[in-house]
Amino acid sequence: MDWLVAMPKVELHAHLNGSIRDSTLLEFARVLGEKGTINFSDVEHVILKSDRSLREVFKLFDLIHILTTDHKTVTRITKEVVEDFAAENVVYLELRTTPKRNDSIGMSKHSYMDAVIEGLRSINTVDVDFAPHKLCEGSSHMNDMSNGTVRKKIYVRLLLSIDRRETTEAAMETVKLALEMRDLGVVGIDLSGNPIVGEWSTFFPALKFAREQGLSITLHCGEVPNKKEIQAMLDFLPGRIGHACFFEEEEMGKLKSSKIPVEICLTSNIRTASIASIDVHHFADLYNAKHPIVLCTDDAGVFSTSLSGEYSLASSAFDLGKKEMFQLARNTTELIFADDEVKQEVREIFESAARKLD
Ligand code: 6MZ
Repeated sequence: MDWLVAMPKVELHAHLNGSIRDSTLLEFARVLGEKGTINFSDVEHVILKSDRSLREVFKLFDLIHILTTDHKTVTRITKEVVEDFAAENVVYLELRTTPKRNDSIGMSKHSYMDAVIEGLRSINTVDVDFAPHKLCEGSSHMNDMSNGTVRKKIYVRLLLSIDRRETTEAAMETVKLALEMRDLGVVGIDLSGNPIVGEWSTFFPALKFAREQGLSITLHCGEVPNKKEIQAMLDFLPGRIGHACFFEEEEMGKLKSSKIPVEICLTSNIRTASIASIDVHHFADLYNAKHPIVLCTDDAGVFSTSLSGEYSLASSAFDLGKKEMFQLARNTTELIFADDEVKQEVREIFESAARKLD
């Protein structure tokens, strides 16, 4: 596992509120428990439970959002989540989050995102490159030597998520916010949320508009059986899709011929029972077909995993050695949504790591 931690990695499917440390969630719950807002012992049990159905996962997210939705907390979790990924040598992270509005505490989707940006700015343990170069304060070169030690650097770009519970208008508001925040590192839009809620036709106008305006799109696709929606999503030709669990032969064929890259979240799929067991996971089929894929955590906090853990699981379950795993990680560079300049810099990180590997 050590070499998988040490290896540079790219994370493209991580939900901010799903990636919070358990210790931080428990701390928030304790504070709200003391205030009498929640019953701490009930919540503690829910946070520490490890096996959850997909339905329970979404109930947990409702609880997490009660614990986290204020500006100071959003700033803190953003900082911690990025630090955690950097600590395991994620060199490029596309972090996604659903901008939230909460009138009772004066939170707008915009101020929620300002709190996220504040979190990125507040990180001082690693160098964070989060915005197009000319605007990014505090960014310095890779392997900056300070005090004789190599300082880590992580590129962070943001995806704004549309929650499937939202209306077309709310989805459009998120897209417009993403367009306004392009200079702050927002590169695209994600469609996520409880897959049994909402209709593709509700989100389609906002997603189409986003793409016309030059934003990249990734869709949660096939997390539950829904042939009609899967077909419509594939026809849309998004930049990437997440999961692709309930694809029948016809959809799998269409996916492969369209070459739409797939974000694979092994632990998430197994824990939520979207896939019965690792040995029947579609990773193997897509990997053998040389289809573009990227291993991701989905919700490192909720599923108690890490990106190194996902690589380790794939390596043991599919019998892939060091060279294959490195190549898998390296190939993901081509799937990132950031501009060519960043892509080139990430390629160079892998090139330099490859020289050390030989
Ligand atoms: C679909 C998911 C998800 O946006 O509040 N989310 N949507 N499938 C999944 N697989 C398990 N995991 C997380 O992060 C939490 C939100 O991300 C989406 C859900 O909408 C969840 O409420 P943010 O930062």
